[in-house]
Amino acid sequence: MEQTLIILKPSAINRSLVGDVITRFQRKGLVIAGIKMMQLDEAILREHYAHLVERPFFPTLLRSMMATPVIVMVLRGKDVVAVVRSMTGATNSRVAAPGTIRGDFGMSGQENIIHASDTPENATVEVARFFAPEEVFDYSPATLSATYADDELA
Ligand code: IDP
Ligand code: MG
Repeated sequence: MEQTLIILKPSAINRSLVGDVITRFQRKGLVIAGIKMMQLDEAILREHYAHLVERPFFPTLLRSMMATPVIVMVLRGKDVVAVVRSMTGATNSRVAAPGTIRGDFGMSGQENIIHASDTPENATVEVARFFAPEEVFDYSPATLSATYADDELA
């Protein structure tokens, strides 16, 4: 099944939203395939946010992403990249729809609680950026057969 990379950003850590965010993913039926805390540095952020390095806000983005350790997660599920992006909401939390993570938990464009991979191709690259292969677990939780129809699991 498909995987996606989530970062619980320093805004989630500083505002004690870790449990609330993870609970949403679990209630949705997504499987936690990997999870750990780590301190990001400039090198990994320049790689991760390569599409933004020339933007004027990049220095503040760097500082904000290094302000505390973050929690990185691999979530697994059917069409999980698109499912999680729709749960995440628009980049600017003030614009993000109510019911989304950013829409419900944030007020900032930059301090927007989580990162979520935007395409399956980028998800594969991002999972490998933050996790060693042995840190991502291939297992079937007992809930799986109640979460999907048989033909969806095939
Ligand atoms: P995304 O996180 O919704 O995929 P991206 O455009 O990939 O949005 O931007 C990555 C991150 O950079 C955003 O989540 C946000 O933290 C920050 N960012 C993006 N655009 C702006 C901006 O215009 N001002 C300040 N921060 C921004
Ligand atoms: Mg993005």
